[in-house]
Amino acid sequence: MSNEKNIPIWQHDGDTVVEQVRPKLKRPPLYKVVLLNDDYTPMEFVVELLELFFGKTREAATRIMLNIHTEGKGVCGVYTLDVAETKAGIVNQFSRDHQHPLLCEIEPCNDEEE
Ligand code: TYC
Repeated sequence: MSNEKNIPIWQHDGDTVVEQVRPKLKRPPLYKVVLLNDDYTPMEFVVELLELFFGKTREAATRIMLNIHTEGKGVCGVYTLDVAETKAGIVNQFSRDHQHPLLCEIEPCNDEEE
């Protein structure tokens, strides 16, 4: 154990001296899963994909899709690196399987934006 200045606190346990060290915990870095706009992927396909892979309601999915359509890209969700990479990979494969050019990428989150 240590105080606020991280100076160890020593305890005597019989003849043994025990140093309790508080483990230093850090939150993992987070990544945005981002969908890019294109001129060919049907709007309905994007809405269904957002419902299916990102757990969005139809209303939220429609709002996100229209935001991507007008702004060029948009965030579908924020995850740890392995989850973000897996989601983006699944989305890109799903789009290819349906012959749509839709692209999904990941971007690191800035801490300030959290
Ligand atoms: N711009 C596409 C259209 O007009 C719709 C679309 C939205 C495509 C979002 C991709 O990530 C996307 N059919």
